[in-house]
Amino acid sequence: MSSKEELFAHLDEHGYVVLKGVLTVNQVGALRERSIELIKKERELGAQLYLDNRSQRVWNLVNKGKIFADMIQHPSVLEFQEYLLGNNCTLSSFTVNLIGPGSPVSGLHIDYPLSNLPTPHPSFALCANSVYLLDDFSLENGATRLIPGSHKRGYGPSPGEMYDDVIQVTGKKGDIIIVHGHIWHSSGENHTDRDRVALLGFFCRSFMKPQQDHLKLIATDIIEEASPTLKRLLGMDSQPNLND
Ligand SMILES: O=C(O)CCC(=O)C(=O)O
Repeated sequence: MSSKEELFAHLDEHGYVVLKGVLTVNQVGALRERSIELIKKERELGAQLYLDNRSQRVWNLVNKGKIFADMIQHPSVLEFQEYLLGNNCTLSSFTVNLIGPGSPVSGLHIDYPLSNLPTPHPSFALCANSVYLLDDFSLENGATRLIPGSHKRGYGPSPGEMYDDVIQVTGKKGDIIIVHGHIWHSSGENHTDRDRVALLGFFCRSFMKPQQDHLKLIATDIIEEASPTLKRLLGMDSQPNLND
């Protein structure tokens, strides 16, 4: 069992850390069941498919179940995100990422909005992800690929180029992988006949424009009844001022 300091040190040095056994069996079961329900429903409605139409994302999860609104406030996730992004960090997006059977490897990248920024990127994190494993992540089913330490390079990978220092981060369902947003990473190829399901809780610094406009996308009653922490994550404490 690693100490908190060791986990922070691993994250600083390598750009990722696996938090083991964060979610209970019941939480994993309920999150996976609701995720699959949404996957099926949205597929019928013309959802966002990608990677040869074998993979799918479900966006805007805080609007799609209290279980997701609770989960994005998980103290272990917030502790590591706040360590990287400051105590006032906000949610950029919260999605299901289903990597389906036969899904090819996706291209190494750095996260939104880094690839649109001039280089060198700052040495502090602008954004970071939290991968909630709802299935075991294995070499066979497309465990997240990344290049350890690449978050320190200050620029992103060249599209289409092959790199030989890529590893895959395996783990058990219920683990959460914290991933520095500047690290070069992607999902892997799924050679199995089963889905690889994960949630991506993606955060950014409070001065940034998040990937999704939560205050417009989420139902008013959910926002009004949200805890102070969730309100902050949705951006209520970091709006531009309205002085006239
Ligand atoms: O699901 C994964 O393994 C990685 C997802 C990813 O790279 C992304 O959404 O930016």
